Amino acid sequence: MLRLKKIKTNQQKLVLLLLIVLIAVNCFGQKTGRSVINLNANWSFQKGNSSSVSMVNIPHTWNAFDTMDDVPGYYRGIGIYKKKLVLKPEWKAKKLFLYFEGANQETEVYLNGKKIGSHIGGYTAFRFPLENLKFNGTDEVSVKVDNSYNENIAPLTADFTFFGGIYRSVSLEVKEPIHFEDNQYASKGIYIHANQVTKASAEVIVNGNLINSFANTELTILSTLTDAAGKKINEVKFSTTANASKVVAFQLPKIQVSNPILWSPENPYLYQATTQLLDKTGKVLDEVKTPVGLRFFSFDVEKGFFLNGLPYKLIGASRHQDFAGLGSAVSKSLQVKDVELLKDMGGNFLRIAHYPQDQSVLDACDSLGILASVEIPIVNEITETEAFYNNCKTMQLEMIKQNYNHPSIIIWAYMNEVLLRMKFSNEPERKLKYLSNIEKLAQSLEDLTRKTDPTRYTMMSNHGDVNGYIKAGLVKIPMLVGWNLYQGWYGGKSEDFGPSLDKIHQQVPDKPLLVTEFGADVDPRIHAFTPLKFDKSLEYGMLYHQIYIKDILKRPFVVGAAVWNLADFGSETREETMPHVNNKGLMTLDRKPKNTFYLYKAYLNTKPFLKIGNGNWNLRGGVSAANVITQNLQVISNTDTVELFVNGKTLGKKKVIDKITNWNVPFRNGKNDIKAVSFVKGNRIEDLTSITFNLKPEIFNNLTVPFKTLNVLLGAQRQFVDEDNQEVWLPNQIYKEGSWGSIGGEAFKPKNTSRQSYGSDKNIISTLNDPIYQTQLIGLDSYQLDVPRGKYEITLYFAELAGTGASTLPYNLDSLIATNKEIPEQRIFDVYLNDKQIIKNINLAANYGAANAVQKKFECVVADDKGIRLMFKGIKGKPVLNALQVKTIN
Ligand code: GCB
Repeated sequence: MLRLKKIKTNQQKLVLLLLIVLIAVNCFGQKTGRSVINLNANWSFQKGNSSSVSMVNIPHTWNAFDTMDDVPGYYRGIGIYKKKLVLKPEWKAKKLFLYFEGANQETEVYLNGKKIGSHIGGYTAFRFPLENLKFNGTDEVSVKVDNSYNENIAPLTADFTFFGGIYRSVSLEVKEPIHFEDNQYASKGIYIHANQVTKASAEVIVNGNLINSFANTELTILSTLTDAAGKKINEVKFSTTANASKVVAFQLPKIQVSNPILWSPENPYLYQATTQLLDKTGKVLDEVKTPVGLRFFSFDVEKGFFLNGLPYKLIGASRHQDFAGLGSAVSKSLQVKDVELLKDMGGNFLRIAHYPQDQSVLDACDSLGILASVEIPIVNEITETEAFYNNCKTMQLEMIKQNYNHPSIIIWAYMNEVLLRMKFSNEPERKLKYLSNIEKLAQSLEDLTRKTDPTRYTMMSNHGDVNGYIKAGLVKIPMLVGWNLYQGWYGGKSEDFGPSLDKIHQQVPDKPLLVTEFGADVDPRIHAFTPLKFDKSLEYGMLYHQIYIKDILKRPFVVGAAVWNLADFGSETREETMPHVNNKGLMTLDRKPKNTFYLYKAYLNTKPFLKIGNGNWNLRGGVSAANVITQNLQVISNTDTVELFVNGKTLGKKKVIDKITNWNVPFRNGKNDIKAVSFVKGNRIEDLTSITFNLKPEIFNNLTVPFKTLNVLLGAQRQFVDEDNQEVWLPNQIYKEGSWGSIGGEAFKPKNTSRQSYGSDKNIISTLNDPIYQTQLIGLDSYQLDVPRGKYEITLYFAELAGTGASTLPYNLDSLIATNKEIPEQRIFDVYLNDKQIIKNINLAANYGAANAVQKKFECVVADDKGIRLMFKGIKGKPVLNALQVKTIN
């Protein structure tokens, strides 16, 4: 103090300040012992043998775009990443590591041209020590990643895209020669779990490993538990003499907590354990901070799931990790957003499927109170080799050890629908052998999991072939059984779901039952007033989920349920209305909620909720002879009554039934303002939206709205909204005098498929608006539009659908589907417009190839009262028309 007073000059003050900063930095540096440097920026990247090198940032995948194009397949091969390391001289005395959070799927890492390690599997982390570094700015890391098919690495086949690349973060870890380490499974080296948790007390157990690459020395391990406010609760320590070059496993004395605040979805309270490695002098050599959630849980076959002694229905969704335009190379903040959206929906359960995901996802589950299950990617089938088995076991160990500390995890799982792609179906003996090999693998993974982590439950997810799984001996192995059920989608009707749950419960009375998947594809661009299975309409999806959620909620023995899927996801082999995307998400690929999301939100939220269910349907169309048209609009809410206002006028109040009110809304052409209002305990909540309506004339001689464009889908009962062009495509009608429509013909029906209600499920080449081409009228005689005199532009849309009936998805839950061997039909026909031949001898398959989008545009002047007449004349086979657009030309 006295001395300080003597410091007078500015220079002296500056020196003192610098000194304080230096001491602080030094203390801080020493405090944790380790530093982690993010290495994501600026890697050079080269794909395969290509000579072109580009600069990329990690997360990166080389498949973000080729998985979405019209060329079947995507690049599955090698990619090489390189980066020079910037190393500080003071790190010469430290231990350096490269830590990869995930690269798909086989990785070899080289330092200065020398291989330093390799890793198998695309969804778990790995770490390699960096030795013999030069520290002169030339040290270079090069990483060879390969996402080729490898029969020894799971997944072999699955309904999702296997994006290649270093798609999760990479970092450089700088540690003291003595540090916490689990030098096998890339964990943090510290394992923490809570034991004997009750409302009155709990114990926190800290286990771990350390490595001493120095000399024999005395060490202390100190673990301090603090509460969420940072207040110390308790600490424990353990001292040992560690020999040089030895890994030392340790277990600290239990940390006692009295009157713990328990972790739950409502209050995801996290304590923190700071575990330090100290040398003789008390210097911190290493430090690991771990969030700790104190909770206890159990499953009961009849009563369901209990957390902290209270019953909970586990309900939520499964999640894939990719995002629109990014493939799997998704930032941590977008991943966290998914968990936030699930929480916002009211979900308390996330099935992290079909593989372990980014740490940020589980961190978010911990902090938001989402219970989670995590699984390794054994999907559909196995390979009966030692190598496949060993890789699976390593993945299971990596998954458990890397994620062990997350309080949100309650389930480890390891197989999904392993009987779906049954190998050796025609060789009974061989098939039995295959089944017994699956059983062996399942049993060994089960044993490994229980031994490695006895604090959690185990699970396997099966498809609906319940007897098959029982017979194969698979149902008795895990502690919980998940069933992926799709009644009303891949087969049967949605109403079959409830009874099938009851049946499974009878067949498997001793295993708690989870519905680990259920869902229906919703392409948010498609709408239907007579929804049909597989029409991909939002309306069918709503009907499906309305039935499912009620059936799940009313059965206590259904311990949990996860919608397949939280969001749409990439599945390159899928074609259908949105090729390469599985549309079963409650949100789109870029996370826009669909109505189905709001349905769950209404069911699962206790906070008053009200949402006009236009979903993304802000542009509608319809046909009317008047200047208004009445169409259904749903309002989704968990309140008792809803009042709806349309363009300022009330439509009255309605009682909410099963979270929905249905309204016959009189839409006028153009903009319509809609408002829904509810009162909850005197408080008013409301939702507003505006819907643009494209009203189309039913009759032309007395136009009530101006006629500019008419877009018609033939052979369809659905609407398609093309938002980019602000066009609504309406289903066709049969011609009536004064109006418009087709004469003759019947809707295309795919052959060899029981699942597709109508339309083709093939990718239509050269368009993003596949639904315009996926339905068709076959054998039509003519198309008549009784339009007034004037000038018109007519566009005919064609695609040959025959021979394209059933897709050959490697993933298909409908066992009845036969592989399609149809040859594209060689139909030849002519088209006449008002008696003038406009198309001669068109052969869609021969001229353009099957499933190729063809547009033919014509102009015509209507100078009489006969309107527009299109005549179709078959030369060979039947003529077809997929869609039609008529525009007025001024
Ligand atoms: C399943 C699979 C899942 C698929 C889903 C579907 O049963 O487990 O990977 O994506 O069905 O949408 O077909």
